[in-house]
Amino acid sequence: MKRMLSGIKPTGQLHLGNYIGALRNFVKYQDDYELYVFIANLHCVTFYQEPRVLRKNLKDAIALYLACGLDPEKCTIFLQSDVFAHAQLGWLMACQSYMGELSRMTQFKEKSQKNDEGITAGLFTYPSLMAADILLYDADYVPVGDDQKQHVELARDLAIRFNNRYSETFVVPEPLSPKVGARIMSLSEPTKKMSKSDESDKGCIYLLDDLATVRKKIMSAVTDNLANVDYDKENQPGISNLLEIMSSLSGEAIDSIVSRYQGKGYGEFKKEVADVVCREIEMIQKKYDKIVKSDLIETTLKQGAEEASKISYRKLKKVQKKMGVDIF
Ligand code: ATP
Ligand code: LTN
Repeated sequence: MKRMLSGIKPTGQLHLGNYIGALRNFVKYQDDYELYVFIANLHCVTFYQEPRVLRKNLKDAIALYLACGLDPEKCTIFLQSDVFAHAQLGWLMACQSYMGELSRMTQFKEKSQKNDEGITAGLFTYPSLMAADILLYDADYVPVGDDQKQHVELARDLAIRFNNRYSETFVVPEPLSPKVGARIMSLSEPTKKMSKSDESDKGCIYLLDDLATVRKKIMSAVTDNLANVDYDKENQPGISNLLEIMSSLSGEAIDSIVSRYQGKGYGEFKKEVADVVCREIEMIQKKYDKIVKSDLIETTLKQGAEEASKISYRKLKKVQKKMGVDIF
């Protein structure tokens, strides 16, 4: 069975973009792959996080993993910092990465431009740690949204570099992104991706938003004045985004939705999008409410950390031996 690994970095509440671009696909993959999913809490602290808020977001993210259908009996779910090999291989990978390649990372460039509090060294070496996350488990595939593809490419480069320098050690991973929904856009600025780091909350639907808020955000989504439901990302980015959201949640092809709405208004279309999104979110929230009251989060993380530690420790030892870091 091929191995797959992915992580989410919950510096805020998880949103519909995370769900459609990542989470929901993990659930589909757990039956066909040996799946490892983790919460990248070490990646969260490249910027200051209020400890109390971070703790709540991490816990919510695990609960949402479970609520969306990830099953700890079918896959390994863990918290990155519980598995010590990540930070350790992260350092060794930083020592394989060149300043030039890390400086070219789009996410680093964007986030360092936006932030005026000071850019940490952690933000710069973030992709080296991400490479370690992936390479520790010999993952064949890494399902991510479009924005993370460049980081997976770096993991590939580092694996190849290491294998050439020290002999065959790592599997070279491949990124995997969904055909529809790899980049859900903001509802208020449909040329930007839906993101928890959005300044305004209107463009981002959180999985834990109450349903009235979800509906309101969709009904006031920015569209255009062409008055025609069509999939045209360039001229109708708002409508195209709503079409992608609806198609990926309902399974109905975009063409089919477009033809159903010929000659009809945006209001009616948005109402159906809101119905589809609310139905999905309501289901998730019901499960979430039960999970947070149970001890499932704790038991899942304990079991996950044990399994992940075993595999990753073996790999770390192998790497250290090859590099000459280990003596015995
Ligand atoms: P944000 O911009 O909201 O901070 P992120 O990409 O930095 O998001 P994560 O929460 O770690 O942080 O993202 C988890 C996964 O969700 C990644 O695979 C990412 O590619 C995917 N993802 C994030 N935003 C979107 C989006 N708008 N559309 C599709 N996939 C997304
Ligand atoms: N960088 C990713 C989160 C992440 C990840 C990973 C994803 C950290 N390590 C390993 C896939 C594989 C993000 O910001 N979304």
